[in-house]
Amino acid sequence: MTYALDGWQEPTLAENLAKAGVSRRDFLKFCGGLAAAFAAGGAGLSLAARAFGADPTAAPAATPTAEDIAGKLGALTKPVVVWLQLQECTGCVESALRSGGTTVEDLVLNLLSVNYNEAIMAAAGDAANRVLGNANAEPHILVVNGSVPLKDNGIYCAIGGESAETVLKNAAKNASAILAVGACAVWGSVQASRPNPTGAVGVDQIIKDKPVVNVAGCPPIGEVITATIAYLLTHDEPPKTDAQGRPLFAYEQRIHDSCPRRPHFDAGQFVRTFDDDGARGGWGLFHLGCKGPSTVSACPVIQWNQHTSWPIGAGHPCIGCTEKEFFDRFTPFYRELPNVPGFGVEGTAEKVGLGLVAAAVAGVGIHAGVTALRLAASKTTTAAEPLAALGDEAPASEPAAATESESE
Ligand code: FSX
Repeated sequence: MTYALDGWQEPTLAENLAKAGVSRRDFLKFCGGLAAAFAAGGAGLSLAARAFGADPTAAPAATPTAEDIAGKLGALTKPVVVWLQLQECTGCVESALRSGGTTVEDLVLNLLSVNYNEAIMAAAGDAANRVLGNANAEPHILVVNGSVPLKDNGIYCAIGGESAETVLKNAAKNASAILAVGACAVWGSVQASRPNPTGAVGVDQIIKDKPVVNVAGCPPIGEVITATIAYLLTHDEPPKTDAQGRPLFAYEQRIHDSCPRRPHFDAGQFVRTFDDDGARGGWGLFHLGCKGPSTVSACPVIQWNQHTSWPIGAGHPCIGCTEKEFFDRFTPFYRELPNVPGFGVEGTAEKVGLGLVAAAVAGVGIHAGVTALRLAASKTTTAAEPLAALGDEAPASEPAAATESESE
């Protein structure tokens, strides 16, 4: 269903959604999905997904309910968002913009007052700087894409003559909530990989006096970005996070544990080259370097581009982009775990993966929830989808015997 959206015309979000043709039932469906996601925890991914496709009030018995979230979201009066783009590739905002299109999430994003975002705003030059100054002066949500270069007085990324560090600090002063969106903003990503020529760091290395929610991924899933913003708009405190600052409602479950190729993994059936029979049969990608056993993300459930597909679904191994320092730790990407730098050679996929995940959540209370999965129930994941032509890359190491089924 598409909606006619013509900007913020009415006082509240609920009134604007109604004017745009969004029914109360559709809005409740969206909110029910959020409630299920926030309440169900990583193990509730599929539960939350089913909630979107079935009963819109089917959130688990926990607070807040779909009605609670609808009430809070609906009563919003044009929340102001400052969205900075620092040292990055623009993939994150592209991902966010593509999270909807025909969905209520899209409307909610559009109805936020994103006063400042370099990629999509019309203003430029002095006018843009004035907009940023005005938005910074009032309470706002701060979303940051991109890393902050600290070397050489930050000359590698400057906006309006100010270093990215100064721009970030100014924008954080009146921020009621801060989201670091994307691997670059979370820890520096590719720019921070050795030898890190610009001295790139993540947002939480600069902002120490306020909590920073790390929405990891390169880029993150658009629906996860939307859901995290929705969480902040409907709760009085940030979501529970793991030790890397990632909200547990979206980053609690390993890709490996909800991967549609998992039965093949457990049966010892593996793709050995990108064009073999196993590849056509949707078998496990472990020997091609898949980092799914050591990566937490909702990718298998939410997927990408409105649930069209996702890397593993398209036949490509996960590169682990939601994990800290993945570029240094997980390359060469086509070499299997644990035979990549930084891992002991004795570990199996399970031991390595579980060890990493355990380290990430150590000392952190487990919180419920997953993410906005509105579309997840509308399409069955197809492990054996036609595989993209991926060239002739072979795994960097000789495939080992298929003994991983011993795990678990
Ligand atoms: Fe980084 Fe985002 Fe990767 Fe790109 O803003 S997380 S390079 S997708 O665009 O920051």
